[in-house]
Amino acid sequence: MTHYQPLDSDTVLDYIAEVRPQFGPSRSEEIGDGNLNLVFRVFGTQERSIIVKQALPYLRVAGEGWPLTLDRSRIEVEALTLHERLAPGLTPRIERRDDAMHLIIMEDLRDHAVWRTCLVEGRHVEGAATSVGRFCARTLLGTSDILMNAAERKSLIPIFVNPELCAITEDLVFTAPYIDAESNVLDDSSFDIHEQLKADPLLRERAAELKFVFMTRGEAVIHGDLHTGSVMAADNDTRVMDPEFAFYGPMGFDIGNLFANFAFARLRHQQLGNSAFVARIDEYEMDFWSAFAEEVRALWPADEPWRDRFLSNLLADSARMASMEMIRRLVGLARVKDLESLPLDQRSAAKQLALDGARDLALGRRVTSHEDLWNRATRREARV
Ligand code: SR1
Ligand code: MG
Repeated sequence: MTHYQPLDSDTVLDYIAEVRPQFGPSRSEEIGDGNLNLVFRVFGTQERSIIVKQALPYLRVAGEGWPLTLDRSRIEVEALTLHERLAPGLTPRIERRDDAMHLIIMEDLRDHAVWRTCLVEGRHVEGAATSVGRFCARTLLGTSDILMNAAERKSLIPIFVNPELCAITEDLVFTAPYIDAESNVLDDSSFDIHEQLKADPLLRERAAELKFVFMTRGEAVIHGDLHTGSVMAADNDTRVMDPEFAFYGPMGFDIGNLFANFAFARLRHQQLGNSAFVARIDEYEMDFWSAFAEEVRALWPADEPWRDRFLSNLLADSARMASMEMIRRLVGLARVKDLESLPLDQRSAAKQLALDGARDLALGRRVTSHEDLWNRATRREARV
């Protein structure tokens, strides 16, 4: 197929038969549960399977009324390739790219689960938090002027110009939660939260300021949507996927997203009274940041005298960005199962705690440590 056409579970078999006849495609299922794309699992001979991920010319969750660039598939391939180079073994393997069809054929991580699903179900996965911490250090430092040759870094900037997907984030994360935006999705657990947001000029001012940071501070090729649903996890085998939002942006956006999504998992299990899993999530947060900081220290060039300052500034940025991710998931179009699958009373209570934590991170004093960030994000008692 030389011209773009969206596939379905029949035509994807024809497509694979054409481009990989030896695979023997026999059956397929559409398994996409994300907001943007089509995702097919295609089965071949000998129990083999592959994933075909194809961009649609619109935002899947919103429908054809919200057009969206097909170029996101190219960005995703470019980012996955770069990530594999910088953090080998921590991304899904690409088997083929097809720029005309705006699709990627990838290995099927059938033995893995979406990490968010594991967190929601209270299922421990060994090594995930540590691996994601290392992934962040290697990809963020590795595409920044701290480690990457200046000419190469500059040559990457045009490859990762991603205006339409950035505009989604600029709108959904930094703008819509604070106004009566059409994209907001409100229910009994969030009407009051939204009223509080609209009545909070300081928070709105901070969001506008952070939006400017997001739009202008091109520190590294960031993943751009690094929540726990962008991680496939199996014990001791973690893969970071879906980097279609990648662009040269502020590192704290990726790190903050992870802190925020760990906080959602914790708030969920705190509401459910699962203290053992709450303690696990505290470990994840600690493992994530420790692995990140340790890897940064190991990679940091000996002739750059500001390593500790870098980490402390990044943590402060991450806290502010975490607050934006926490808030948008309470009232926005894209919400999180960690909270949404709670019964109404617990959902409302968790959302109020999330808002209080986020407000503290957004407007309170600069964080002094990752523990300080975590304590304030989750409203838990200070640890000794
Ligand atoms: C409507 S698109 C909404 C969200 O889905 C993606 O996963 C990003 O998080 C984006 O903000
Ligand atoms: Mg995604």
